[in-house]
Amino acid sequence: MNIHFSPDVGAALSNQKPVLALESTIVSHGMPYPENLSFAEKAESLCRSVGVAPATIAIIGGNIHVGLSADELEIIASGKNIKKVARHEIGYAIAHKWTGATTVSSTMHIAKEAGISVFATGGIGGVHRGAEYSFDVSQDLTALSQIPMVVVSAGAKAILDIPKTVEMLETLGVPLVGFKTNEFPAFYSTQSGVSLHLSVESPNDIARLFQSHVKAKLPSAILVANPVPKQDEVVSSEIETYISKAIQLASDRGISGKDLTPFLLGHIKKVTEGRSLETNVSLALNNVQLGAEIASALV
Ligand code: PSU
Ligand code: MN
Repeated sequence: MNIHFSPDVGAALSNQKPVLALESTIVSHGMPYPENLSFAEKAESLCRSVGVAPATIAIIGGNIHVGLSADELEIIASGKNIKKVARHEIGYAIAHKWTGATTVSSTMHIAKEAGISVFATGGIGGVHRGAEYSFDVSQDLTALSQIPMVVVSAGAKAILDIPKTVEMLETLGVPLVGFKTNEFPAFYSTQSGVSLHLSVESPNDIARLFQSHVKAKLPSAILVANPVPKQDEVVSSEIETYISKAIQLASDRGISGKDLTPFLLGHIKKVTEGRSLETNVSLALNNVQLGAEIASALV
């Protein structure tokens, strides 16, 4: 795969300095402009402030970019018709010169090819509610089962069926470790009612866990579940009413497939008058912080 590296990511990789992969769908489809751009800039400067090169990944005019310039970041944040590119669409996106943002699954694939082993996102995709009828299960789960790297998330997005997502992760052989918690966090809130069997206390613990996982020749990622900071959470009893209404509205309007997650996040932001967006920014930056610490512990 032909990869365009930004100067600082290229230099960090060749000098074995820490690098953190960041996805771009959270920017293009997960948050509105201009809050998305300010989030992306904060995520990158947070990395730089602790000596980690931020590798935001996207596809620009059919070229794979690992590390974006300010102009490229602006295109992804404000551009019209930015595609949402999942892993199976990477070849098509290159062949058809798409400009698109990468999801968790495609970011993992590209990061691995680039030689990056730590990645921070917001919340992973998973098993949608009603999946027993729609069969809508995010490719993020299969990517997590096949690509060895550390993925830092605030759990699975609350719009999903969280118990089924956790079961599926187990079936797919993905170790799910709580960061200082024994409960799987639910994106907007710290609690989901689903308990975790594995937990870790420090970035160093995660680095050692990843090293032994790779040495044992296990093919999957390690999924780190890092709860949203308590002061920024929206408790699940409160957010749940908005989520079920948004899901009903999506079904009434026939919204499904890759449009579903962006619609739900956007609608919830509207009805919470922006509070869910503040929470999303907070949990994602919290993941970037931890991801940068893990990347530093691994070099
Ligand atoms: N985390 C966020 N906001 C997002 C996403 C993650 O805080 O928008 C994106 C990721 O790119 C993830 C995608 O891969 O949502 C899941 O989409 P789907 O459910 O269609 O697989
Ligand atoms: Mn889907």
